[in-house]
Amino acid sequence: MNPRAAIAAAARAQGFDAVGFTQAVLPDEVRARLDAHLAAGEHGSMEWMERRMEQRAQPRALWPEAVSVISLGLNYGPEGDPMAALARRSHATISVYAQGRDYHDVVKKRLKALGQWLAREYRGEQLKVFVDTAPVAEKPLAQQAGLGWQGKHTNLVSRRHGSWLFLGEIFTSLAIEPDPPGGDHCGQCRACLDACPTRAFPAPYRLDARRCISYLTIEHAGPIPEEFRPAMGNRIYGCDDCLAVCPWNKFAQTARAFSASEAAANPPLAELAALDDAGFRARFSGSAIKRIGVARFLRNVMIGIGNSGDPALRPAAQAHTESTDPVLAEAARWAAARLAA
Ligand code: B12
Ligand code: SF4
Ligand code: SF4
Repeated sequence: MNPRAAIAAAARAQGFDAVGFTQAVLPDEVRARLDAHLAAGEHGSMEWMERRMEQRAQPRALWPEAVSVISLGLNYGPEGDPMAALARRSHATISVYAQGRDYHDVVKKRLKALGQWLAREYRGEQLKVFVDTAPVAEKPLAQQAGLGWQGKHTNLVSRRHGSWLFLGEIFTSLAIEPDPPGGDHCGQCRACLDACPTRAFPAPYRLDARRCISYLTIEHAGPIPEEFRPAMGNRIYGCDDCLAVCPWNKFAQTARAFSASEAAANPPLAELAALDDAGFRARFSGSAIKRIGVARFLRNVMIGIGNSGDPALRPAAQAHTESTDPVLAEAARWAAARLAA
């Protein structure tokens, strides 16, 4: 059987919603754009982006045996409108990708199972699996493999799944006929650029991570700059606004693998503010949220409380104003002062 059809069928059997093939080579333009992003400092404090740039820009610099890349997408389309939670200001909004089980675990498990199938089927060939954390340019590879295109919000958009696809890859020594690359279907639309609460897009297709709520709440360790705090609203972990407004989402299906309860998507801020380290770990066991640790999480909750307009939440902020973590204590004082005004 032709490897393309057999691998695509095996990928679907593992629960992947999208699969495409490309050669393990990226054009020089990807490296040039990554360099420009770093030179402008748009990656903020994500210093790990500066390391292993050769590998990130070129698959064979990461693994010389790579001949083909199998790009895989897992749909995580939400059931309702993820932006509806933003109006419940005494509750938190947690971005869709983090509401269910940690996608790294879910995607990795499926990639490994598909990899085992490949190793059995094509003996003598080698492979490596990646999701998110390795120095791999996942979006350019997915576009080149025909899964979709990098939209103006910089994420991969698919005609079938909209903006809601997790990406993962299998690099393999097997030669597989490539797919045609995905074409850009953004046209005149600029909905994502206009929806961004912190104006994080200096231009279409370019993101200044330092202004992005996803970066500020997940990657950034210090105090959140005051200029961004009011615009964050109740978004305490990640942000979905630019993804949610994309018109291509109307073709997306709801994802069963990641469906979340209301308690996971939109929990009361007071309940979150009361978590201690053990409570935080227990509550977010198996979730991507656990990775940021309780102090950074509470810092974000304080910003949500400060933006809630709900004076009943003031004691929940005051409870942290004397925290031994100076970043959390400062965020708590900011929140308490906002609610006193
Ligand atoms: C660093 C990172 C972040 C950073 C920076 C995001 C960014 N856009 O770079 C932060 C923390 C902000 C972030 C946030 C999010 N992330 Co993130 N992140 C990554 C990571 C680890 C690396 C991305 C990267 O290399 N960035 C550097 C920039 C320069 O690369 P780039 O975006 O590809 O930039 C290209 C464009 O700018 C383009 N370009 C520049 N000029 C022009 C001009 C034209 C005309 C064109 C066409 C292109 C173009 O060329 C550049 C190079 O290819 C990837 C995983 C991975 N290993 O790839 C996940 C990843 C991109 N993240 C993902 C997700 C889900 C998110 C969030 C939605 C999470 C959330 N809900 O909060 C948000 C979305 C924010 C947004 N609008 O991008 C998914 C995206 C899946 C998809 N469908 O694309 C990925 C692929 C993880 C995964 N395995 O699924 N993320
Ligand atoms: S994730 Fe939110 S803050 Fe970041 S670019 Fe998109 S809309 Fe802006
Ligand atoms: S919202 Fe519009 S501009 Fe942004 S990615 Fe979707 S189609 Fe492209």
